[in-house]
Amino acid sequence: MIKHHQLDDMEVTSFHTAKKGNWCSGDAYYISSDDDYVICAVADGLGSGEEAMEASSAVIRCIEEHEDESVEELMARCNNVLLNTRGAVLTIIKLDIPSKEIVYSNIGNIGCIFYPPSGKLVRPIPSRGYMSGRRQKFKSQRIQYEKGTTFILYSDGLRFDPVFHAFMNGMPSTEKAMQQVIDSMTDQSDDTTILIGKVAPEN
Ligand SMILES: [Mn+2]
Repeated sequence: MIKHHQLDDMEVTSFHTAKKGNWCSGDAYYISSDDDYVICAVADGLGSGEEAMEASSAVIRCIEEHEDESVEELMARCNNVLLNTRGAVLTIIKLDIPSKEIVYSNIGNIGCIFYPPSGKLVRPIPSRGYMSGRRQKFKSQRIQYEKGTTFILYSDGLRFDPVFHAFMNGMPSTEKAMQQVIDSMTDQSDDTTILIGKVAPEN
């Protein structure tokens, strides 16, 4: 299912689908904003079906309840709520509007690429592993953004094709780019979540 999210400082189009034959998806995502931030997250529960959904939805609920906190704090909280679940992989990105920075933190296989309009793409380095409540440290990265910066955030149900770079650079809209990505997807055998965003499209 495709949805468009128009926020004050960003537009985001999401695509979310379950593995063929499953009634539920083990992926979950979150998009929200306030005066000085925009937050986006994608979680993929380990395994598939209901247990995977339980883990990823616990993470998203946790982010929803504490979205005003820092990305570092959110990662630690999400880890805690996953105790006694199958575990999940997670990426959170938060636009800090006053400082014009994107704060990125990740554990596990969720892809993320930023495309600044005036430069080369930025692919933050993902961390191996997953969250399941055991004590661990989460790294975060800060990336300067500018008006028109676009990004794609996706679970491992999407096999990234280099042709997507062309859709992401100079896109007319996030909806158009999403349509192009979906039209070129060949394999739909896993739960898939894709977020395509563009910063401050109205300014
Ligand atoms: Mn997956």
